Amino acid sequence: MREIDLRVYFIMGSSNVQNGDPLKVLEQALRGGITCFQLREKGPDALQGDEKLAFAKSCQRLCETFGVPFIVNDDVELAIQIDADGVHVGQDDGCASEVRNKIGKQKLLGVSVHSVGEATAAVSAGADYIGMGPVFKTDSKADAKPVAGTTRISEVVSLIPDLPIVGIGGITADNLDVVMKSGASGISVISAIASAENPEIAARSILDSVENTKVSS
Ligand code: TZP
Ligand code: MG
Repeated sequence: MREIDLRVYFIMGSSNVQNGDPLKVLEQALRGGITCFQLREKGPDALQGDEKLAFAKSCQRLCETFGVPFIVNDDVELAIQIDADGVHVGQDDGCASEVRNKIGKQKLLGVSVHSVGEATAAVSAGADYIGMGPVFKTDSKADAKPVAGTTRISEVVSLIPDLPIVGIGGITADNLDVVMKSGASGISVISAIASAENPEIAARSILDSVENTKVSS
């Protein structure tokens, strides 16, 4: 497994930013200290074709400037084309081991899972980390599964202690402590940064909360 700093994993697509420029939001989030970024270009207003390619390259350039890994959600071909740092796939996005074969050993592979069984399968397929949620209620994913809390995260941590896990779904600076205390390596957010009045301050306060939780645990 490759090393990856999942402490503050920001996920964004262009339609997650209602007011303003998504690239500005990403730049501010990077200034605030996000440790990983995933481009998740989804939904009816998602960019397509050349526009998506250009947006992805701009996000990638920004991430490179700040030395932060740039991960592409779902679109394996795009990730290979622009030489992204990794790919993240869900359970409905095809076979994770086929994705691993396509991207080779150097790129990061993340897989969304909802059970111990799916976590074990993700590891066998070559996942470097898994995402688990939704921990809390989320408005950012139309087809989100029921709220899962942190019980399953703890289960996976005790069964596969070396597997990096990131919690996702409705997480903010104010509620992330329970996620970190369940044994997650970090937390993943869309709206807590993308919808923040000041994404830089939001990212910094999430990073501070993660660090404080670790120190006091
Ligand atoms: N997968 C499970 S919940 C979710 C995804 C992509 C959305 C998380 O967004 P938010 O705004 O941080 O709740
Ligand atoms: Mg998916």
